[in-house]
Amino acid sequence: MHRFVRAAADFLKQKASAVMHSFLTIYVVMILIKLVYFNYETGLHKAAWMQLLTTLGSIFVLISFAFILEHKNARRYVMAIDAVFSFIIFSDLMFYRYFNDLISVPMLLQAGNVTDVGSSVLELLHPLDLLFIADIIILPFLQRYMEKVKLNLNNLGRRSGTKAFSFGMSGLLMIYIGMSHLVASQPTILQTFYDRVYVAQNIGLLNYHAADAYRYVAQNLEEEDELSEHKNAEIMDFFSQKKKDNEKGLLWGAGQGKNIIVVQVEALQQFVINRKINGQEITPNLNKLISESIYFDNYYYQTAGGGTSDAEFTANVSMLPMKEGSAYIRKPANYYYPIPKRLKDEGYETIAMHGYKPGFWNRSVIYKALGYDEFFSKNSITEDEILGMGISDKSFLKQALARLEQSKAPYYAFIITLSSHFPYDNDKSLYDNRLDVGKLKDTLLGDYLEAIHYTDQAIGMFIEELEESGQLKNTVLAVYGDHHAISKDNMKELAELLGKEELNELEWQQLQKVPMLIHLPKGAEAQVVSTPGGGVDFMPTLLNIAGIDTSDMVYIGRDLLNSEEGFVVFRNGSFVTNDIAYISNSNTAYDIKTGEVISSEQYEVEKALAEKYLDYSDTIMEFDLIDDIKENLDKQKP
Ligand code: GP9
Ligand code: MN
Repeated sequence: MHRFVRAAADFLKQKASAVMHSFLTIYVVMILIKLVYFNYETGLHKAAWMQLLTTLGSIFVLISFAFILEHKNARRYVMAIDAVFSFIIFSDLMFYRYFNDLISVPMLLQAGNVTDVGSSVLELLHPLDLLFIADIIILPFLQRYMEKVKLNLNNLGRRSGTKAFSFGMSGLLMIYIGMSHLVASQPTILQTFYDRVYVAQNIGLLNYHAADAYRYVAQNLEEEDELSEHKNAEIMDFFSQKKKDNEKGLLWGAGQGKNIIVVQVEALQQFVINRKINGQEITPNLNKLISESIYFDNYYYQTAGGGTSDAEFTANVSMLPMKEGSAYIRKPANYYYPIPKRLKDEGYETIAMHGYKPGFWNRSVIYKALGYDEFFSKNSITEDEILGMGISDKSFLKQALARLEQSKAPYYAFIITLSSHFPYDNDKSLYDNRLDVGKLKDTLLGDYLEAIHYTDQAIGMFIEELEESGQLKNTVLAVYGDHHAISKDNMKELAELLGKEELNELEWQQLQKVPMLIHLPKGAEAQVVSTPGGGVDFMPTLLNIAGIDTSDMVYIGRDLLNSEEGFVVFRNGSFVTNDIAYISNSNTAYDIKTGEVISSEQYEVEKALAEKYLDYSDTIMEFDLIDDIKENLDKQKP
């Protein structure tokens, strides 16, 4: 027995020393050390085990080729891998220290980003970063020395296809496990890539880069249909015609030259407005603001797979969201002429404000294309109070105001809140003056009402400060909800809150509204506008108030203050007019007032028009047409 143990120990020792003596192992360990260093420097180490597994997996896959190469070439190959990886990790580190974001292909291709980081490298460097080149310099010397003293570091064994195969396969398996784990926790993340940092946290930096590059190449290789002359002309014509009803009308220029602040509120749905629970108003501050503003009470969100980013996109760009994923992520390289860029051309300072990771929804990339001078993000704030997903709305709005005080008028500030984000289970000890939701306590709907009540308070404080500092009377302040808060899973609770047994298809559809209000300088002109509208109508409506000429702007929406007829098209083909609501899922249309089903001949025209809107918006996005259409509109200017 004793002898057996000793033999086994000897065997293990021998194997271990073979491994230890292998330069291959040294390089693998070095790459891992660099990655771990990177992770700790950037705080990316959260899903540590999965990340280590997948990272090791990717190294195994690449290293496996070394086993089928000649010794000398194998060594060169492994050294090259180390050098390339070191360069990648080092660049990511510099980039992260600068942008608080990971490198992605579109980001690399965007002018300015690389040089910005490059010119600041010296300030970004820490002494420990020497680690990145230490092995590249020292190891070849060490190796030569070892060879001299007859210690063989090249212990790769004989060239072996089997070894290569088993290394490669086990590497792939490790990556597979990590990927499955990621997809199980966030099912759509690999298609939409909405949170790059989260992807890297789970599958490791190297796999993240591989996935990002793959996505980029795949998207660019996508078979592009040719855009026919005919279709192109049709679209040009559509927008030329559309311009003709763009007369300067009601409230034109009511906010001319004033600061514009837009607050896009996370998951603010309309049903909470002017509603009480247990005798208490859910959103007292918004209710008060609404009573002093132009209130659009028939306003729907038009978002799709891009969530918050679609809400920003529909409002500022006035195009419909994309069929799949988010335009922010899929089309950052298109030309846009949205609200911020238009206002920038008029001399406004433009600033986007959102206290979260700058790379989320690809904002760090697309904001430049949309014409924002600055992105006031998580990088710019002090995270002194965390509520749910990140900085609390109260702290964030306070910091945003402090930043805006440094801006010269006029400015355009686009602010996005965060605290009322799904699943609304925030730390309630941070709520002062908690809403009593009675028996809804600890349900999803109850949590939502409490969260939105908190956000309402934050907005109340924000308005109060604007008022006290005298800024409110020089500001056009718009507030709207980004998208739904309560999904069909919680329909029953919602029905109960609304005092109904259940909600039919039409009622549910009519609940997909968000409040939208525009508060004019000096609070003039309070009124309710009930023309049906949605996200894409924001741009023309706001710019009319701001007195900005939109005659060469390309937008799907309409100015709700100057349109008798509204037309709201949803991504799935549903639509709403002044009288009709068509629901594509069931292919049924209703008379909104009576709730009666109407026959298909009665809405043929509108249905075709809705399809046309979607088709035109998609074609514009696919073929990057905004510039061409704009040029065409410019030509027609008198
Ligand atoms: C995060 C926030 C959330 O930055 O905008 O986006 P959502 O999950 O609502 O689409
Ligand atoms: Mn959102």
